[in-house]
Amino acid sequence: MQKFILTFITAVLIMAFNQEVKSQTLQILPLGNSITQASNVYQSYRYPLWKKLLDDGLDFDFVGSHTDHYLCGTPTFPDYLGQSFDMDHEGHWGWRCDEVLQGDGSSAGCRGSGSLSDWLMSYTPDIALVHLGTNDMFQSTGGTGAINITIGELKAIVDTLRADNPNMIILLALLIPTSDPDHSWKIPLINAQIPQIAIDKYDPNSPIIIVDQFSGYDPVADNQSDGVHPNASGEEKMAQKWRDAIMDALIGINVDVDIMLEGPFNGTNMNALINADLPLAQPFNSAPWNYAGLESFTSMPVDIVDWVLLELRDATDAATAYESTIIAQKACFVNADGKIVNLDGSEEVRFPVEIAENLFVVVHQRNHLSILSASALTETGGVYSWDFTTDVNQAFGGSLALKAGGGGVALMVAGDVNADGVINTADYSTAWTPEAGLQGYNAGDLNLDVQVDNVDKNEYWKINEGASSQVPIAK
Ligand SMILES: [Ca+2]
Ligand SMILES: [Ca+2]
Ligand SMILES: [Ca+2]
Repeated sequence: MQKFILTFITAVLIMAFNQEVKSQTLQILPLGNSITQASNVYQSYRYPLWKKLLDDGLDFDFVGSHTDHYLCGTPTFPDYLGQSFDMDHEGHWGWRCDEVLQGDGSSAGCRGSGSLSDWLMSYTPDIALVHLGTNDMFQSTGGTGAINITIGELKAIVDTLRADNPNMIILLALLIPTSDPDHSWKIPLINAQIPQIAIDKYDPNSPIIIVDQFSGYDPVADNQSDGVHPNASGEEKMAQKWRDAIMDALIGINVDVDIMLEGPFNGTNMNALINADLPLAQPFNSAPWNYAGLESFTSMPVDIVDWVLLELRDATDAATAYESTIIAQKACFVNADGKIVNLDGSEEVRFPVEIAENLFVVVHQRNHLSILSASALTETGGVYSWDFTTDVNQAFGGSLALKAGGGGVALMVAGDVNADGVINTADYSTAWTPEAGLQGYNAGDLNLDVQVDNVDKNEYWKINEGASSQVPIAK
């Protein structure tokens, strides 16, 4: 059974990322500084991660240029499941990003030697776990210029990794916090910039997955007394985050969905007039969606029309795809051309799920009626695709769910200002009226032209009054 799981996971990985895995064994590179290396008395996250991946049945090999721990000597690594700990790693105590790139960090005290491009000559990772930048912050002012330099070096590290394997999965950490009062404030500043690396360096063949090692990590309780290096509980937390990210990257499906919103529809595609007013964090964290995702970033790409909440349901058929069948949600963007895209602009939205019965997709937007795919999505080339724009019958409920616009394009129906699934007088009297005259990102702005005015009321709400979402709710 275990062998089957291993083969299955590797096969999924190959399908998911068109990866040319040279062997069945996944090469995993732990790349970092002292937090990755650890000392002669503590183990690093690598040991609990190794145990978790063995528990998962993953066929893997940690790779790295050395096995040393800082100050030399080795902590105790009890065998697990009959195996000895795989000590290979690329942790280098005290090294900054530029030293990882250029190789002039100190090798004293068993810190290792060489540089990233040298190390990569002796192995080819399938997955890199990158936790770097802490020393850069400790040794800098923490000013914008210093942060920008380090972000640039992290991008160069991405380039160097990809030069070795253009299909590498790069798990890039938000740094764990420190309790050192001279430097603790710098860590959130660089963490705020790290997600943009995944956007700027987007490559469909080499995903950069941000792993939030900061949240939930206590800078005192989870660190050694130095306030910098993880203790056993910190190592455990880091290992769990890495493990979850690795398994999410290996097991999952890609979804490619197209919609068109009636409000901004211009006869061909959608106007993105509200682009500059869109919030930088996902707007579905309140009722009725109550979606807790942390999707946010620092600047809005052009051509984005609005946020949407993409939802997967696993059910026997569309009529019974109730809320109880929801298996995943993700806040995404809808582009002017109708493509639902990730925050990095990529069209295939990845979900770390497996389908037991049939896959149905729901699209929520804040003032248009939610829609459900009329049929189950099928997989082609590793992607589940659904295009709601080609025909009103693409949505469950047909012409009750979508309306035909110019050129035969099927449109999501505008007018549900209070997002309760029904377009009725409440949308006008208690939702639209208080916003009348406002400018900006408001639900009463049904045509998404930044202005809440009578055009929204008369040409969208009034015309669509009486329509309701056909997405099953009960059970
Ligand atoms: Ca190894
Ligand atoms: Ca309503
Ligand atoms: Ca408007």
